[in-house]
Amino acid sequence: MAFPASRPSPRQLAWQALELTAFAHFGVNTFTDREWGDGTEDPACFNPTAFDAHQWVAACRAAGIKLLILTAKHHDGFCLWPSAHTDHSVKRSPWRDGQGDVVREVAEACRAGGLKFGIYLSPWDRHERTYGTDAYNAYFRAQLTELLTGYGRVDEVWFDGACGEGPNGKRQVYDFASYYPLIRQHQPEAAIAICGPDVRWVGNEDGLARENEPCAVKLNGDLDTDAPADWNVYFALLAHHNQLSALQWCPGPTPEVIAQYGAFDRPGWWPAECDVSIRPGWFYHASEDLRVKSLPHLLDIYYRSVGRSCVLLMNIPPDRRGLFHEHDVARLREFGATVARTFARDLVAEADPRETADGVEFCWPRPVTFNRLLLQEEIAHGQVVTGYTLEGWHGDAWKPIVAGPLVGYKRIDRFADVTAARVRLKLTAEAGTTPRLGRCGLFLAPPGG
Ligand code: FUL
Repeated sequence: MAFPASRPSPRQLAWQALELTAFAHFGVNTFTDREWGDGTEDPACFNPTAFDAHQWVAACRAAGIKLLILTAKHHDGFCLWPSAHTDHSVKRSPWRDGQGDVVREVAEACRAGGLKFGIYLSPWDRHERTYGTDAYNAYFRAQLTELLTGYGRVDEVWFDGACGEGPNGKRQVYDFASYYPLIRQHQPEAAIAICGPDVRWVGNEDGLARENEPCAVKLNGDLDTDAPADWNVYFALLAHHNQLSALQWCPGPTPEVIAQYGAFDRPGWWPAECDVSIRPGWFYHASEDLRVKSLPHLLDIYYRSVGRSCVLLMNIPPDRRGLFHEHDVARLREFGATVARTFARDLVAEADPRETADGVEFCWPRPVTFNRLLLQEEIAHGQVVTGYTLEGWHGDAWKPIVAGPLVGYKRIDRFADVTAARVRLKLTAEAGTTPRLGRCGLFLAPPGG
């Protein structure tokens, strides 16, 4: 279903166009071999031997990645920058004699290498003594402000929804409504994900969108504005989504949620981000060096995230040297090269196009062979396509090749090789709207690509 009244904000449009983004989970867990630190880690354990953020950036670029998000602070509370508000940071690490700043080096390497930069700041903090009290929200805002004002441009701020107990056994009520204005004030271009108004979580950590993942959804409250009304609504929705099996699209909130928060009847633009790690864990573990996801697996993730109108956020965990491991680097390069090769030659650009009443027809002087259809709507005008069909002319009749219900920002379909000299694409759209196709492309992926 699409809701023509909803439109992306310029910031959402810019975020969507990134398509491929990266996470780097790095911190004390890298050195303790854990996924979640408990906050008692000695900062002295953080001591990368050959840290080089430029190597991360080069590896990302080879994969076609456009933005890199660093875990400035994970749940253990250890800060990768010398925060003025705690000593639990790189200040007390032997790395660079306590003078180092990972956030600065990564931000600068991104700028130098042409990547955008984002920050992950975990609201859950298992070290900070004030966690679980009002003072913690002030502490969190102060840290957020340091990151938003000290490191140049930030294009994404990633808030994890995890909310566990702090060192004194208390849980924190996160005052998100007071965090967001700081981001809008200091970094107005930054998209707030995934506990935030610009970007929603896809609902699993496998990097996979649902078969038909909309950007345009129905909301309640002011989720797509800068002044969210009631964030409990968001969390209720998220909790509801998470109860569903990972790939089942939630058609709407349950009657219980509606009874509590009212009808979800307002069109909104809230695209999904698909996060996944290139390895089983989010942090580096030497035991996973041989468990880097295969090229076919990464390509499948690509088609099921970017190819379904989402942004892919792929984690590559730096190792104890402070480098992306050679296996990960090699895989990123293969991945980037395969995607680039697949989409290098658009056969539609070589065709003679003809507009028809309900779509467009393409003819070639000689038959061409293809196995990928790429469609894009001009989403600045909303998401209005409700169906598309690609057919090939077989001398005496049109035969269907592929069809689907949604396009949105980008839809890529994979199918077995088809050879034809004439194809047509038919579109249907919401009543009263005209579909605006930004792009229609046909490609031949190499075997295994
Ligand atoms: C989760 C965290 O608990 C994981 O450690 C990781 O940061 C992942 C991206 O989000 O909620």
